[in-house]
Amino acid sequence: MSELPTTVSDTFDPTVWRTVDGFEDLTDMTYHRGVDRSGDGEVDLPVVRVAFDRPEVRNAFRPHTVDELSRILDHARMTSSVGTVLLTGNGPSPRDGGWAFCSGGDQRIRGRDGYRYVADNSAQTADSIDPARAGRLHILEVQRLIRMMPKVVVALVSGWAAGGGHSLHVVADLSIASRQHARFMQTDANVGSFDGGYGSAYLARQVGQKRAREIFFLAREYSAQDALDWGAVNDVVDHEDLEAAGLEYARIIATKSPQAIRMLKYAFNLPDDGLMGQQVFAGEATRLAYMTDEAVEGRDAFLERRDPQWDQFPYYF
Ligand code: S0N
Repeated sequence: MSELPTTVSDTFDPTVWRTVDGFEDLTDMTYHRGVDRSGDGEVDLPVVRVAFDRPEVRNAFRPHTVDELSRILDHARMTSSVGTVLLTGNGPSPRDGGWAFCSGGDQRIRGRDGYRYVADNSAQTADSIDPARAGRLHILEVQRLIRMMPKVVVALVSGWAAGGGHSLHVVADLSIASRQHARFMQTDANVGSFDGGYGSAYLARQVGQKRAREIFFLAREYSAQDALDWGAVNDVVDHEDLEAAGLEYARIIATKSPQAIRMLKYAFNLPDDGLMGQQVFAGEATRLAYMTDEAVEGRDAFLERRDPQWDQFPYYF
């Protein structure tokens, strides 16, 4: 049995998680694999916990945070025994006790000249940051990774979801909000930023055009209950139950066919993702087709240098 991991958040239960090998160097994120320790041994569960770990700045992401998040999500995507990804924010802030899911891009390191403002930040300083990378909007690559990965991504909104953090909750497949601490505000227009993709257009699909425009144009704070009433989150639970609720979602998802979940996710995505959505959905269909006798006949005929015998396969089922 592995050692219990260090507690990374007040909502974190170390008895149900283990650290993931190869990710000991993380500074801005934490990454854990779900485990069942109730029996003699320790059994991996098909769920991972991915958390922003900068509570002192409301879990704002700097370029390095996004690099770590990409690396973790790609690992989760490639781990075939993982079906659910819980994305959350560690807390509370040691400075004032405030909770955050994610407050979006770190405004001290954004775009033109932004790297000047991080001189007091030991892990990523004005000297160490590459200005070209500071200007990258690679959080959008993370959004696409969440959107495209053949797993269910659940945002556990443990506190503030603001700006680009709001958009991450929007792009997640499902969201559960802390009754006491979740707060939502789309601050992009306050700071000269605009998520013109999933963060806005897909939000409008969820809550309707008028409400989505209100959320962006007025940048008003709204509560977990408002989010539930508007169809922007799936559940509101007491703060102390947030991670257990996420694990319960993961447990239920694990009782479903992985193939069905994958095809359904891509089917839900398709109308909003245009040809890219069609490509992803069709790619899965092609993969399934490769398992049929008909596709095997095409492959074998080529390899055996003969004409394929298509007449054994029906035009209509
Ligand atoms: C979240 C808010 C509402 C919380 O308010 P509260 O509870 O009063 O806390 P504060 O005292 O304001 O904050 C506590 C400390 O944390 C620092 N801090 C908070 N958020 C950030 C942040 N985003 N960047 C840097 N620091 C942050 C505060 O400064 C404070 O520290 P001290 O005490 O030292 O000052 C409130 O904090 C708030 O409104 N935060 C800013 C939210 C915001 O505007 N975020 C950016 C919005 N834009 C994006 O995220 C765009 C990024 C993005 O995803 C994107 C998408 C598409 C295309 C491009 C991009 C891109 O990367 O730019």
